[in-house]
Amino acid sequence: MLRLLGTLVIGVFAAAVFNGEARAGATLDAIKARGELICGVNTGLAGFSRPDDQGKWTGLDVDICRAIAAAIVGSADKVKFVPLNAQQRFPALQSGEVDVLSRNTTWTLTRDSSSGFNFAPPVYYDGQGFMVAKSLGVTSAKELGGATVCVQQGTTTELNLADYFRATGLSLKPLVFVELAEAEQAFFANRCDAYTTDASGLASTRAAKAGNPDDYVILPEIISKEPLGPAVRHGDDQFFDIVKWTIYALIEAEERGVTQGNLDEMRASQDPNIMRLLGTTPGMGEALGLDPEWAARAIKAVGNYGEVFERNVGMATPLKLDRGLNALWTKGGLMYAPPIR
Ligand SMILES: N[C@@H](CCC(=O)N[C@@H](CS)C(=O)NCC(=O)O)C(=O)O
Repeated sequence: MLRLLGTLVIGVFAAAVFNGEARAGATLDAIKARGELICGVNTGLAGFSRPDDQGKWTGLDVDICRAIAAAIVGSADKVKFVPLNAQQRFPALQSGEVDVLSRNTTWTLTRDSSSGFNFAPPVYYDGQGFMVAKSLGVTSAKELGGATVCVQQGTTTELNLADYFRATGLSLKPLVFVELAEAEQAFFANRCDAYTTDASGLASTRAAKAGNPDDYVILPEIISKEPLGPAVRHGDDQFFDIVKWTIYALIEAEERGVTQGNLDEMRASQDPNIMRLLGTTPGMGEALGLDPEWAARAIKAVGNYGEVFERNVGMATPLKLDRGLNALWTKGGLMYAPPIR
């Protein structure tokens, strides 16, 4: 019996190894052993991920990593941020250089399958737009026939741009850049008539990089769906679950009215949903391979989803983005957490 069991165990192990896939639990073990999460982020997109003069990273994508680190390692400061441009991001995740990619990355079929990734729920539902100098007098993307358009390589943006112009029959001259900073510089130096990327990226670039943001307009057309969310490698379901449910915990916290500020009082709540979320009723953390306080730590570290949104990209920030599709489902948006039970 024992020998049979041994053979079975070896068989399962060999199958896992020869699959070329990570063992479930391996990522969590590695993060705990090294004492920090390694998170791939944008090289510099205000509101999403950007380092300050002291090298401290802030932004919505950054906060998602900080929440995951708080849930797993116990501290939101235990994150190493690795800046990655559009082309570098997927090899970095595939090779294991980063544990998770939290970098305005669009969830697509091929990235979610043949590229070898799994996508956690979107943390920002976006779509692609165009920005032009006001002085150009253009008010619609339909007037961009013959225009030179600055765009970054290795993005869905580049592909959608070609699709859009093919579908509308307009001609265009794409000017393609590997680095974001180069594309932005080219646009502001009038080397292109228009700049295209995710609408949130346009707002970010205009707010942070334009000499005078009021000199630029974002055109009304949104030409694609860009659900932006974190990605992990195929093969480690446990880590995938942890990343997914950390995001859901932040969304659920907003729905249940749990904030960074009131979390300690909320521990006395008798609402069974809040009790499960905060670990007053244990069981949820354990199901994920974590302790009962995992979600409470994540919420305490960064706030609920609404707080994360408002602090980084909301109406009171230079980006001035409204909640739109990113409102809770109870308020007409798409942010919806499955039951935490
Ligand atoms: N969401 C799109 C575009 C993402 C993207 O890389 N956008 C550019 C322009 S906003 C960017 O973030 N560049 C920053 C960099 O390369 O560091 C995708 O996943 O392909």
